This record gives sequence, C-alpha cells and structure tokens, in this order.
Amino acid sequence: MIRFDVLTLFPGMFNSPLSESVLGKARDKKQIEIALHNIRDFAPGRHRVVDDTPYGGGGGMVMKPEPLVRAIEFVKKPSPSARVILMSPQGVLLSAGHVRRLAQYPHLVLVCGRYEGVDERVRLEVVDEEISIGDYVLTGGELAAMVIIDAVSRQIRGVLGHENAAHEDSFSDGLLEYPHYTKPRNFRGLRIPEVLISGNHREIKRWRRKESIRRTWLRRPDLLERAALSDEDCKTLDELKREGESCRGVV
Ligand code: 4GX
Repeated sequence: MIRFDVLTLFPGMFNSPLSESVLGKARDKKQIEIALHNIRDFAPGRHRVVDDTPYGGGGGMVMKPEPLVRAIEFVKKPSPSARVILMSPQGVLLSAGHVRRLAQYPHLVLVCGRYEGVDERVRLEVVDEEISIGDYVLTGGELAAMVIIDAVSRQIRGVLGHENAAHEDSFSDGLLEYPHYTKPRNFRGLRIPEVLISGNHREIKRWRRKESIRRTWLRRPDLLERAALSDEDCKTLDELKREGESCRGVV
C-alpha cells in the first residue's frame, strides 16, 4: 500500500489515466491510494489567486508561496513524514533506481507547478526533493506526476500479476528487453526464431539474454556501463562486438 497526494490546479487531468487498466484495478483493490487536491482551494479571497508577476520583472507568472505551502501542510497533517516531491525540469533526472527508491515510501506528495514555476521559498520550506522526468519542457507538472505514479505503482507488490512482475522487465538488470513474438508463426513471410518453438528452455533463456545484450549494445551502449553482466554475458558482448564489425546496422 502506498498513498499519493497530488497538488494541482488541474485535478481533472488525472481522471482517466489513473482510473483505467492496471492503476484503476490497483486503486479498487486498495493497493494504491491516490488523492487529488486543487491548489486553488487553498488560496484566499473571492478570486482565489494562485499566481503573480515575478519580482525583478520579465515575462510570465510565478506560483505564489502561501496557497502551495498551505496545501502541502494540509496533506502532511495526518502523516508528517510524507515525502514532498516537486516536479520540475530543474530536478534530478528520474531513473529506474530512483523509482524503486520512491516505492519504499508509504506516502508521497506530488506538487505540480504551472507557469514559470514556483516561488523559491516553497522549495526551501517544504520540498524534500525535486524530480525531472526528462530534458524537455512540459506545460505543467501534471503529466510528470502521472509518470511517477505509474512507474512507482507497478513496483508495489500485487499491482502487476506475477506473470509480468516488475523485477523481470527492462532496466531491472540494466538491459533492454529481448524481442517478443506471438501467433501467428509466419506473419507476411516473417518467421519467428526457431529456438522459441524448440521446447529447449535453457536455449530459449540463452537466446533471450543474448538478444537483450545485442539490443542494449546497439541502441543504448551507455546502459552497459552500469548493467549487471555475468562472465558469460561479457563473452556474449565481446562476440557481438566482433560480429558487429561485419554486419553493422542489420539489427
Ligand atoms: N519534468 N515542467 C513544471 C513549472 C515549474 C517549473 C519549475 C516548478 C518549478 C517537468 C519535467 C516540466 C514544466 C513541469 C515547468 N514548476 N516537470 N513546470 N520535464 O517540464 O518534470
């Protein structure tokens, strides 16, 4: 069980992405709990203003500190140890390891900024960490928060069936996945690799491992620096590198 409290100016954005499929079922089964809060509800006055112009001039608007800090303090009241995360392109780049660490917390608070960002004093007062989901700019933190909820939730026990458990997929050992095939055996003249219907499970396992290493070497050689490779994996990689000399770009 993990709880997410999301602070946003656009709670409606979260409805179907967090209600369909795997996450919807996980919520029904109380394996994850998600609560949405509109930051505007914490802004005072008839106009409930949440943003203002930046000191020092320049264009754009900045989110005012009071509504945000009030909202964060409100959701932290019942669990003071909740981890407060600000979504921002200035944050630490999200990784598989980072996602697994986040899944250890019982309670995450995801703060979604809009406009040019949030008043710096919000960070200083109440933010525990700042996360970026990638080096590109979104219109707001909402999609980034949904990415975190999705990636963290599938690490929670019971959320995925054990058939496709999280420790079996790409990145858990630092490699890309091997190619997958299903019926038909022959699609437009493209046949599946014979080994997969050989019934030899040891050979199948070896083939898949080799294809994982091949793909990682061809597409994401940077990942190999940190991948968990056995002595046999290293031999396979050396083999692939030598083969690569003669048939570059075939796969
Ligand atoms: N990974 N954005 C946040 C406004 C903002 C800026 C600074 C707080 C501080 C993004 C990303 C992202 C755009 C969300 C700017 N809020 N978030 N927003 N990339 O680009 O997480």
